[in-house]
Amino acid sequence: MNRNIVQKNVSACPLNCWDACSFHVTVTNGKIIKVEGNKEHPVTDGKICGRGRMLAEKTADPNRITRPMKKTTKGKWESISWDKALMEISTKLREVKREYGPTSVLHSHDYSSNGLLKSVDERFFRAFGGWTKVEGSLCWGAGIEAQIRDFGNSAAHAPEDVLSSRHVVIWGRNVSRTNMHLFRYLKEARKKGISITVIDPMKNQTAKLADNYISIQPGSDGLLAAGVIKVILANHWEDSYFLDNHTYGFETLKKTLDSISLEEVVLKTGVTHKTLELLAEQYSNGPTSTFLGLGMQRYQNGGNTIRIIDALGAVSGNIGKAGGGVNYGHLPVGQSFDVDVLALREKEADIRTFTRMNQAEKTLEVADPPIKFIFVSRGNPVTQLPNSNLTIKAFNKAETVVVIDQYFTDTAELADYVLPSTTVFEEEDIYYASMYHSYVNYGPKLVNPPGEAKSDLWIWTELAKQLDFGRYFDYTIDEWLEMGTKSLREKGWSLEECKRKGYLKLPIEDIPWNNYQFQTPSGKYEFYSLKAKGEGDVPQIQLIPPLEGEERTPGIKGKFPYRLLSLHPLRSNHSQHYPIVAAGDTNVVDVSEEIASDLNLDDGDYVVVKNDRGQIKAVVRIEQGLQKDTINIDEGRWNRFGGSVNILTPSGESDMGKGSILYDCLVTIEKI
Ligand SMILES: Nc1nc2c(c(=O)[nH]1)N[C@H]1C(S)=C(S)[C@@H](COP(=O)(O)OP(=O)(O)OC[C@H]3O[C@@H](n4cnc5c(=O)[nH]c(N)nc54)[C@H](O)[C@@H]3O)O[C@H]1N2
Ligand SMILES: Nc1nc2c(c(=O)[nH]1)N[C@H]1C(S)=C(S)[C@@H](COP(=O)(O)OP(=O)(O)OC[C@H]3O[C@@H](n4cnc5c(=O)[nH]c(N)nc54)[C@H](O)[C@@H]3O)O[C@H]1N2
Ligand code: SF4
Ligand SMILES: [Mo]
Repeated sequence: MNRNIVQKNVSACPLNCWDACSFHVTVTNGKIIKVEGNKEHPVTDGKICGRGRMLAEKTADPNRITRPMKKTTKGKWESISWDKALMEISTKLREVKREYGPTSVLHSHDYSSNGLLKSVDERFFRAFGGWTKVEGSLCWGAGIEAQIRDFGNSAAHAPEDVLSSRHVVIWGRNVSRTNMHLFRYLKEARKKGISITVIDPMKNQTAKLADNYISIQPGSDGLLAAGVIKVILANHWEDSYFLDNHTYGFETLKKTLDSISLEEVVLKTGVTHKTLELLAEQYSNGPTSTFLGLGMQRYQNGGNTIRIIDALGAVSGNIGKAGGGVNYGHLPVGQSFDVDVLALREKEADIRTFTRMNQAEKTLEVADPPIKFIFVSRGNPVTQLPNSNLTIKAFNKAETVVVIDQYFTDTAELADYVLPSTTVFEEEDIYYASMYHSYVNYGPKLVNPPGEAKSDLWIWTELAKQLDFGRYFDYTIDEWLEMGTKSLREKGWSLEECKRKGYLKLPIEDIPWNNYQFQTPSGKYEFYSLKAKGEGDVPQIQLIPPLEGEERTPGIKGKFPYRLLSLHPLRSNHSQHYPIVAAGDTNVVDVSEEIASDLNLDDGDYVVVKNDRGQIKAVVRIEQGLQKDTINIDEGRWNRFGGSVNILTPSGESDMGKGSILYDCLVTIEKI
């Protein structure tokens, strides 16, 4: 008789997301049957989103790559053995290193998996002797640097602390879509009578829950925050004690504020005078917590935008207090682990750096040495990097491209070798996100991978052996995890307990800066950044308009009148879930009611959205409450599903922190 063997196990969501959920996974006869939220995990609280649940389908998907693949000279794919793939790839690596030096190899990666052991990819290239490395961030770089300048680090309040607020301001975070557990806390907050304000150019689901929705011109949030501070100061509502005792350079902020009038703020943000006053009152009658999103810092002025909103939190006395805080990233989580050791950072290597945004330009440009070999792991650059057409050109230029992935993505299509990788349920690791809460989750190996798929760790280890530096990879999983958690274990944090329970909190403050010991050079909250000064950058907060706009690029609006946002999709984590959601084969463009009326567009009409970088076809969806000259196309679509919106986005760099400027993008629309 055939008996079903049913097991319930803890596991973890590996996806790059605020929430870092803990899972309960049902395994029957060696197959993943169901993924649910772990009810015991204090933040997950038994609830997960569709992206997490779909990891069961992704794991079982027959369209996954299950064997190493090689492109033949005729451009066809054939499967090859691991032995052959590893031998050929290591031979090529050895050759290009001998002839051009190690920096002729580019490692293009992002952070699509939150596994701690994923960072051994850097160990591989250190041991190899060097490489061309990508730095900076498509995601949050400008805002992170802003918070480091202001506070000395980017740290968030514990999730439940929002219930101690009097007012909550959600500033450019698409909470209901991207951060579902904060949404849960907001619903609870609302029941307690805590007021919720949403500031966003799009009237999203979170705006619908809010008491106040403030629609704003994209890229103008710095001005809005400046206006609110001006109103606070004019009314003498500032926290003078905090300003006198715990801050540095307040006079320089006042000077910046003097450069702009409230009338200009109203004109350029589209926010009324009355609303400025409402916000000034909320911030001064706190505690008021602010939750910043990442969308609004993907503009050339993004770092300064975050700096001035931080300044609003500081002037109004909402720093270091329960129910207050300007929440953005939560870096103390990642900083708790010994990633430097896993990545072998003490080993000297020959390193050249490109930024993530300009890696395609640089690949096409550099000669000494040229990029000969591109290795891609935990990233899908052809879809996710700005200016896709340039990225495709760059990948076509390299002699050899190797991609490690679970799927034949648009990037994999351009490769010479594609190596099949495992999913979270087929490998063991611990998972964390430095974005929202302080819990780490454990994910054991629950099922065997299909075919010959292998973990990234296995692939780097085997390649290292081929290249005669296998000694750097000669550890068991337990030893790797111990290596990566050594400092934590010395502080009494227990890896065993984390494995047993499936999750464990890290020893991190629930209310950052409650002792007013800031990690800045002055030890105070800095309106005038000594770090920036030391690096030869502008120390004062500046009010800068977006790059693609009349003020900085005169004449551009005549040619490209509409601002294009490209938000994170609801049902997919970036490009990862498109192959298993019914995505269709065309992009959808959300269009404001004003644009629809100007261009005589109806729901379902087809349009071409274009600028000097490229064009894409999309079907119109009229979006009520979207700012008047603004449109949105969700990011992450593969070619076969209509093509990436990044065909249109610019590859420039933000004012600080080597961040992206993906939303600093103007386009035009033509009906077809
Ligand atoms: N469903 C889903 N969830 C995700 C992800 C995903 O791909 N899908 N990705 C995860 C990752 S990696 C990240 S980085 C986070 C990002 O999380 P979020 O920051 O919440 O998401 P974004 O899509 O970047 O955009 C956030 C919001 O910024 C608004 N916005 C755009 N421009 C401006 C502006 O100028 N001013 C203001 N005030 N608002 C503006 C947009 O309208 C949007 O509501 O989400 C994570 N969660
Ligand atoms: N236009 C526009 N572009 C954007 C954004 C935007 O808002 N607008 N957001 C940006 C942001 S915030 C981010 S974080 C980036 C994300 O950019 P990416 O991280 O590149 O995007 P993903 O689609 O999440 O994942 C990339 C690939 O990693 C693979 N993968 C998943 N897990 C593993 C693993 O364990 N090992 C290996 N080897 N591969 C794995 C997936 O199958 C997928 O093909 O995109 C950025 N791009
Ligand atoms: S994608 Fe985010 S919200 Fe969804 S299950 Fe994973 S961590 Fe949780
Ligand atoms: Mo991100």
